[in-house]
Amino acid sequence: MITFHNPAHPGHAPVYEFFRGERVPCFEKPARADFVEDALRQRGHALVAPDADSTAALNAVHAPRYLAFLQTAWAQWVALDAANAQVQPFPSVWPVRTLRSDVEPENFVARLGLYSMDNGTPMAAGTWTAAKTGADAAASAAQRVARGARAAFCCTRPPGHHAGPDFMGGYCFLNNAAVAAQGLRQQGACRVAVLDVDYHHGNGTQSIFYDRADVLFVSIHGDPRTEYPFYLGHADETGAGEGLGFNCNLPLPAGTGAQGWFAALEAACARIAGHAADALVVSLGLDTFEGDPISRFTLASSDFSRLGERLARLGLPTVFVLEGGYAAAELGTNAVNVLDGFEQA
Ligand code: SP5
Ligand code: ZN
Repeated sequence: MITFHNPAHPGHAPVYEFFRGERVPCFEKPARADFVEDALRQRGHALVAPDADSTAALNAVHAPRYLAFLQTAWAQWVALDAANAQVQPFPSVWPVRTLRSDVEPENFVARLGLYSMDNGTPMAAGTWTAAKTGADAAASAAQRVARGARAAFCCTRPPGHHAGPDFMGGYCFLNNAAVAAQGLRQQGACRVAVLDVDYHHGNGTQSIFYDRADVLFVSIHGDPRTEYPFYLGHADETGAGEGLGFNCNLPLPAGTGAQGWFAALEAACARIAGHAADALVVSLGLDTFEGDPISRFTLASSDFSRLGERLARLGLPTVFVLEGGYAAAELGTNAVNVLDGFEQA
């Protein structure tokens, strides 16, 4: 499968994140993409650099002031103190509920909180360039499919599906799947479906398209009553306004295995078939794997081949976008199992 990789991903290499008050090494690390690229090459897939600009799609799915902040955030952080070049910024205050988010504070950490949903999305010097080049890879995959390819894969990190219209979160900065869906719309697809199979609910993608009927969002994920991102992803979230009926959440209990997961996939596929979409975007998280260190479903590597086969039977031009998956050494096998299952079906 034609794969657009992200040559700038190694520049996004924060060192630590917080877990229960301690600093722990980042789960979302450069080696993840390296393992996927290695598996792709070993199994005969061509890797090419992005050849499309995501700017138009980014401007359609993210707020201008958020994009402006993200692009200059690291320079602003280092401008506070040159020593900050060796320090990771973290938000420490957020405009929850009765607080105002319409006025941008001048204080850098206050703006970082305004544009973050958690303190679990560390930045580094190369974060903007990595995220923007990854969005370009998503736009490139969408362009290739819009021009007639059966499928294309966007192999990128940082991931994207937790990034909302105007905030980062869950290791995500720019919503690559939303860029792909929007790119398909801008290049002639009248209706697009997004299927998110990451362990964590794709709150950002849901929110970006929540009031739109042209992009159906369907997600299978750990029940937010116990699993991140906690505050979105329930079954009663069905869309709003014109988008009512075009959002479908299928939460499953932590501990769910292949039998329960594939039953949910059948429901998801039935809903997608009913949308009469012109194209499909798959938010391909592999953190449903039994060996994932931060997630609690128990899919085996062979189950990812079965996933690819089932998606092929939808018969839609398909853009795959890499999301989560933190068992880094197995991530390449699991991702390419999906792609090969799709192509061999
Ligand atoms: C794209 C994606 O998969 N983002 C996931 C973000 C999850 N953030 C919360 C991480 C919580 C880490 N918990 C560690 C448990 C270790 N036993
Ligand atoms: Zn995830």
